[in-house]
Amino acid sequence: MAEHPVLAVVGHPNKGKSSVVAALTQNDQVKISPLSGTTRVAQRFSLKLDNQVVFELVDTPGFQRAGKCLGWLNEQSVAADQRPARVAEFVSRFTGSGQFVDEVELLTPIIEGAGIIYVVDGSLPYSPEYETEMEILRWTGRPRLALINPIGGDRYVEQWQQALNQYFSLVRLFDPLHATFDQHLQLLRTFGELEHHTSPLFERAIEQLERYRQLKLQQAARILVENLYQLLSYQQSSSRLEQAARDQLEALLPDELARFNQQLNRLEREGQQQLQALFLYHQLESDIHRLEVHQSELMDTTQWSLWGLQKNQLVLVSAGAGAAIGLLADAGLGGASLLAGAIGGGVVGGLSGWFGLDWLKQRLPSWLQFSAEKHLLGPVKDPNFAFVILGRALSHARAMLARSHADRDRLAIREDGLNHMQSLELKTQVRLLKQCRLLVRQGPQGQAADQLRDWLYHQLAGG
Ligand SMILES: Nc1nc2c(ncn2[C@@H]2O[C@H](COP(=O)(O)OP(=O)(O)OP(=O)(O)O)[C@@H](O)[C@H]2O)c(=O)[nH]1
Ligand SMILES: [Mg+2]
Repeated sequence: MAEHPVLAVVGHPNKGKSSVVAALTQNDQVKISPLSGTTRVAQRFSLKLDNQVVFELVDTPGFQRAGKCLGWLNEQSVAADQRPARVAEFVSRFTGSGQFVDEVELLTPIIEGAGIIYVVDGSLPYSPEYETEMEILRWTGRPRLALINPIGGDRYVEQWQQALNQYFSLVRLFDPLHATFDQHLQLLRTFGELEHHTSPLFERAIEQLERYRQLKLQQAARILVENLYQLLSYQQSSSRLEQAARDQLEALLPDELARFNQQLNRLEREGQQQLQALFLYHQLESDIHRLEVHQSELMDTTQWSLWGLQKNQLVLVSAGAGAAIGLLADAGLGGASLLAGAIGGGVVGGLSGWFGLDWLKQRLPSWLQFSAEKHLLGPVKDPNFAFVILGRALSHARAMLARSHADRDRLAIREDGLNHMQSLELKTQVRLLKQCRLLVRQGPQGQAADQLRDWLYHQLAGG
């Protein structure tokens, strides 16, 4: 027998078996689709920690001919103690025969010693057709756990519970698409109850997972601060700017800005990809609007609100800024610069609709540090740019952390996450702005970086 526990995930086709495997082994490469019969052959997936396999789950095709299979098993009278041997006989009789292909695939790991996880859909009513499947599983004599997956809601969960209790020693509700980290741990603990000797293995796995999670959140905070530093301090040199006369600079700005934006987006995406790799997401596409520091391409205000700033909130920030003038002086920011800051950065395009493009153009170069002497564009001066970046990074990180490895949709970034920065206390906002300014000055090894990392870690760990 293997040193680590092996559990076969079985059931009717299309009930979320592969989703359970993907979620629990944190593997986004497990094949999942709305089409019934997606999994055709049994395949093992393991969860590895510290380079050691903690447990293996076998993804299997669904039962296709359970009735006929049970019929074959019952063709001769079999005493209860002989039933597991009879199932083994079935498997060896039909392996490679072209008959009962799915049943052979799913029963093989079980007769080789795997425990059983039987997956059903709690949103559809129980019906006796499942009894043949459960009966076959009972014949194997292996330890059995049933999972009710509320695919389309939990309407029939109780009904299922009544039926499943008769065939399975343990019955649990588990939603592989939405289960929290704690629910994952709880389920692993239940796996440990299935067979007495595996309980310490799963308990150790739970401790390791908790420790790993903390370490990873700390690494994530480090990646976020590094990325924040890169974006806030990003400067672009340009030979065209170098050669241009001072009065030609304005005309060159749109092109230069486009290139600047491209680079900002590339940097931001790189940070997101590092984070995704850290949390084992290999094929994650996200729906996040492009980050834009733009002069003339208009962004409408609905998009603009996605950057985490809304018209009424802007007014609030500037009014609040006046009230908190002491704090602002402390942060080294004048009230005026915060106000200017509040209407710059990622929202320039949107604001041009309100204030007129000319008004905007006149002020744009003062928001971007635009130095003819050094032939550089950037870094972005607007203090709110830091908020925009932080808000976007946190929204992405949180959406990713809450995401199941069984989810095959694009990563949707929720708007309220992006508004999160604006919902912070003014005191916190000002402190963060100050730390961001210091971050640019001190670099990612400085004290401000440590403080920002701490804050980000708590934001991520707190959900
Ligand atoms: N909304 C929702 N959808 C789910 C859940 N679990 C699975 N699904 C969806 O149900 C479909 C089937 O999921 P799979 O995990 O491929 O199911 P399976 O049992 O492995 O299917 P076969 O391999 O075809 O037997 C996929 O579209 C999943 O995204 C759930 O908890 N909630
Ligand atoms: Mg499958």
